[in-house]
Amino acid sequence: MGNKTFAMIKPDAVASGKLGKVIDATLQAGFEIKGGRLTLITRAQAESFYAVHRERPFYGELVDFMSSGPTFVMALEKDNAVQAWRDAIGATDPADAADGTIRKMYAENKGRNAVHGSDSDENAEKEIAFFFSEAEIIASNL
Ligand code: 3AN
Repeated sequence: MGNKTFAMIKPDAVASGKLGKVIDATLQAGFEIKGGRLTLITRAQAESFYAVHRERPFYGELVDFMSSGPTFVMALEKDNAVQAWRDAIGATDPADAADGTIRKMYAENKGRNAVHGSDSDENAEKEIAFFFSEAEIIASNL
């Protein structure tokens, strides 16, 4: 199991002033932020990032939403990071998310759900590389 995952604080959470609260919850949950940047994701980037969902009915809405305003992208480190971050954020739909999870506390609905987390070590590596160069990631021993 890898020790890194890729996370995003999505446009809904940034626009509603929850960026600081979500970063605080991330640190409180024991993650180290090894890379981070506020970025306005382009439509082309959103289409490519979510290409696996291309055939799903919500794809257009998802691409529109993810390019609608600034997103804070992060490379996070913790033991078993992928699962640990998915546990910290909770279910995709905040209505199903457990108490105390980031989506339960800060997400609006299944589409505008405040945060993203990679679903496998393989995707974590790809997603970190999608947004960060190697030089932008702080080494694990620092
Ligand atoms: P997760 O982000 O929990 O891994 P996925 O991979 O099923 O969830 O979905 C990717 C993203 O697509 C979600 N984060 C959410 O923003 C969006 N999404 C998923 N299902 C829906 C839906 N029914 N309606 C609108 N957006 C959705």
